[in-house]
Order: sequence, then C-alpha cells, then structure tokens
Amino acid sequence: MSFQLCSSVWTNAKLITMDENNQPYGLISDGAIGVKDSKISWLGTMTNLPDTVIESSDDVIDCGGSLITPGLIDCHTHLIFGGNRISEFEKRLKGMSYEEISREGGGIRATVDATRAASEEDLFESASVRLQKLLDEGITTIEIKSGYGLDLENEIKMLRVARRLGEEFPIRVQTTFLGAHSLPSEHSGNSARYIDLVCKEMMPEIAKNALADAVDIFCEGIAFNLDETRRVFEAATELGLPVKIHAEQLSNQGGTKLACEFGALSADHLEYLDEEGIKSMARSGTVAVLLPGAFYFLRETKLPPIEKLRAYNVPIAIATDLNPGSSPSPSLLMMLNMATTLFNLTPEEALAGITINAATALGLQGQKGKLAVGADADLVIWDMEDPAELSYWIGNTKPTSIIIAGKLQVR
Ligand code: DI6
Ligand code: FE
Repeated sequence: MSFQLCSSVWTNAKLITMDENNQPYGLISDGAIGVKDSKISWLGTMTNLPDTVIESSDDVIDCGGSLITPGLIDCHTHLIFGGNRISEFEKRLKGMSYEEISREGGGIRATVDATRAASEEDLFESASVRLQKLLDEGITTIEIKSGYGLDLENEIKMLRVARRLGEEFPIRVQTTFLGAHSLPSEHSGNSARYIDLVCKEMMPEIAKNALADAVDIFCEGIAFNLDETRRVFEAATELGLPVKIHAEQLSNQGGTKLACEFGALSADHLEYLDEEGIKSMARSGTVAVLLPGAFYFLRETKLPPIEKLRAYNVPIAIATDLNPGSSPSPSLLMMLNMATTLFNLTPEEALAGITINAATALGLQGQKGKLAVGADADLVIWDMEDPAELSYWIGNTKPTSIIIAGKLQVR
C-alpha cells in the first residue's frame, strides 16, 4: 500500500480557512481538505490535489461545492447553572435595572442559591441539554466558567461538571475559575475576606486538582474593585494560570488596563472601555470578547468602541456569554447575526470572532479556529454559497455535517 497522507478527504468544497492567504475569509474556492490522526494533513485546491492522496485514503467525500469552516468556538459561557431567572426578566421588563436587582440581593446571587441546591448530576443534565444545542450548531470548542458556587465545595462541583462534559461530549472544553464573580451573601460587607478565600484556599485547591485552565473575575461597581482584581491576578499568576476579565460592562473601572498588565488572554464585554484600555490591549495582544447577547438582553445602549478597537488592531471575538441572567441564548450563530446588526461588524469580522480570534482568546491559537495543516481536524460543512450567510439568518441555522478531531459526528 502506498503511503497514506490522509485517511479521509473532502473534495469540491469552498474552504473558509480563516487563515491568512490574501483572500477574504482565507478562501480557497475550489478546494479539498484531508485529515489523518485527528489533524488536518492536507489542504489546497482541487487542481493541486495529488491522485495518490485520493487513491490511498479510506474515505473520499464529494461536497458538491458546499462551504467548510473551522469548528466554531464559543469562548465565553456560564453554561452550568441551577434554576432560571424568568421572574427577574419580568421585573426588568417592567423597568427595574440589572444593577438594581443585583443590589437587592437578586441577580447572580439568586443563581448561586439555585446552583448550590442542585446536585452534580442535576447540573450535568441541565448543562448537557444546552451543550447539545451548541454542538448541533457546529460549536466544537467551548469555554465554561464556574462562578455560581462561590465556595470551595460548590465551585469544585461546577468545575467537575465542566470537565465531565468535556469527557462525555466530543467537544473540547476549556474551564475557567470565576470564584470572584459576586460577593456571596455569607461574606456580605467583607469582600476582603472573601477575596482572601478565593486566592488562598479556593484557587490553590482548584489548581492542584487541575480543574481550571484559566482564572476570571467580574470587575465592576456591583462586583469587585481594582485592588481585589489585582490580588486575584497575582494569585493566578503565581499558580501559572492565565487570566481574563469581565470588564467595563456597566461602567469604566479600568479593569481592562490592569488585566493587560498580567498579559490577559481576553477582556470581555467592554461597552464602557476607553482609549487607554484599548491601547493596553493592543500592546499585550489581549483579545476583545464582545457579547452582543448581554448587550441586547439588558437593553444596553452604549456600544463597545468597535471603530477604535479596529483602529488599534485589537483582535475581536464574539461569544454567547450563555447565562441565566444577562444572556440566556444557546445560539452562537444568533450572536453572529447580532454582532453584525447591533455592533456593525462585517460578516467576515464576526466569523473571525467565533473561529480564529476565539481560539486566541482561549490560548488555543494554531490548534483551533482555522483550517491549516497541523491544526485539529474540526470542520463544519454548510449547505451555503456565501460565508456571509452564516450571519444573515436570525437563528435556527444548522450545518449539514460536523467533524471533530477527524471524526464525523453522527446526529
Ligand atoms: N457578566 C455577565 O454578563 C454574566 N456575569 C457577569 O459578570 C452575568 C451573570 C448573571 O447575571 O448571572
Ligand atoms: Fe459572562
């Protein structure tokens, strides 16, 4: 038998590589892509595809001109939670603000109560339903945060569920410890003591058990201040964990600039980000993760500074922020539509936001988010002619096939 370069090859496809090749979307219009041992092993035009590759591969699939994109990446989610916040939603519809509800002890704290009351099995089951919806849409990599446990036992419970989702689903799961999401009621009035607990007890134990791939904090008037953020980032850095931040969502606190001092992977939300913050992101290579679902659902009117982010070449990613309070949407393609209509991103920028730039936001650049030889063979096939169609439909868009680590997912 001749040397086998690819075990499977997809032919006659429009490859949306998202890799730099001087074409929009890194397009290879009449292309073929081959995989072997869970990696992309060949990619190029049909004319350059050697006969030997076709002859020696086990499987040749004719795509008939369909689009192939990299597997989609949701780089910011709170997928695991107990209960829901429907009654709070109704209060907001009557005019109460997200901050007012939070200051009254509702909001995140209500979800903390419901999450603490739920068993690990319950959390796994409810999160599985949401994860399946994302998988059906072509998401092959997801970030999942803790942050509704807010004590050691319950933060560990959430992170164990996240790790188990990664084992039982074909999706790659990156976990994030968000112990500093909100001050739990038992520490009311003493946030210094709670931050002590986060840094000295929770984080080391979580790191020891390899339950988190990164550390996040909510830096905001209703959450934690700059000094507290610095302490959390110092502790994470000491444990060798990369950091990221929920920042400038409701006001400009300067969290982004601080996060950049620690080489943050991403700063997320950013509606109130100022130019100084943008400059520090450009210097540190921190990705701006924009969350149009939260912007829409909280009826925010201040747009993130898109023009300036572009001007300073800050990479932009888009994510669902899937959570029960501010973005109850298990659809990343809905976010793609919102990123274009609400934030004025081009369809190409929006797609980069859920592929190549989302990979960078998770520290997975090179491995995920693009079609290139050596990258993971996560491919999604769409019955479409134009990649802009991915941001055109408002919801319920489904791919024809999903391939993860080279394996066709049977649905
Ligand atoms: N910002 C958000 O959008 C989520 N967390 C955060 O810090 C919302 C969390 C929630 O309301 O439950
Ligand atoms: Fe969030």
